[in-house]
Amino acid sequence: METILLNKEQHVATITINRERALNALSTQVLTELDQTLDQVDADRDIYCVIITGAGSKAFVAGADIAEMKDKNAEQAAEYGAFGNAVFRKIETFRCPVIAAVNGFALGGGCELAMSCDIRLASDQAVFGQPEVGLGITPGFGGTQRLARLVGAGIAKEMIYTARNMKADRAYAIGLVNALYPSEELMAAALKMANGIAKNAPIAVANAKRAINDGLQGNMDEGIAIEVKEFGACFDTEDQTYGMTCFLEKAKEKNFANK
Ligand code: CO8
Repeated sequence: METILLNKEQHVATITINRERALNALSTQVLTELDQTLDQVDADRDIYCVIITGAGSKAFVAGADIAEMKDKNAEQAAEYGAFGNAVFRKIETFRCPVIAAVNGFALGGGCELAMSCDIRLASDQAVFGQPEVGLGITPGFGGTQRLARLVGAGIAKEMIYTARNMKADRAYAIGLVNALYPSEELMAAALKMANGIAKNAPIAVANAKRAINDGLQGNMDEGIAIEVKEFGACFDTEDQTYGMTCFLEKAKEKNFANK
């Protein structure tokens, strides 16, 4: 792949958007290769957590590729938007957690990519924003939906209507970002969190992810019904018996089988 790097270490896959000369902007090629890489990682059942980051120290992703978008008509733009949305939805519903390690500009499609991940860790130099209305378009890769769900409608509307960039400390204050780190410590922190997640029972983590995501779509009764189903399903796994036995036997080390 030309625009995506994939690295696997133990149970963690790191996907790097690698188009540094254009600040990792999401061209059709980048989105296509990202989509294929996600399928590749999905097929590798030894991967229990994924990190997505951008190449270089300047940008996570500076948005969809403006040069490529400029001459599209309405139909072509809708098609492009639908494709980007499908890739981001694949991330959001990915079978294991996905952490965004936001190492710089996360603008437009870059902010939307980060928001499709389960958890956002960022460099204290990162910059977030939805600048689309300044380009004559709306956010088109899920920004109008996920931003309001993450930070509330008021701040989402402020960000989208003003098109102003937001520094990392405010992104942290509004809950868009889980934690900030000095740039040089970001990847180590993301790996540490990913490895910590990967140590837990993978099926239970996946069930919890589905319960949270699916539960957010409905009312509390529907959400509780989803939780009951996912919780119950854990008791069909070897990992549940093993995890509880380890606790009762005061085992020092655990090594879940993902079964
Ligand atoms: N698309 C294409 N090229 C880009 C993009 C982009 N989004 N961002 C940066 N680049 C390119 C620049 O054109 C430049 O290329 P070149 O060297 O050939 O001139 C190179 O990357 C470096 O960028 P700058 O020289 O601009 O670097 P600066 O440090 O001066 O500025 C910024 C950095 C502030 C990040 C600036 O590059 C910028 O504002 N970029 C655009 C940010 C933006 O507006 N992003 C939103 C795009 S729209 C979007 O994401 C919508 C998503 C949904 C689409 C749905 C489609 C239907």
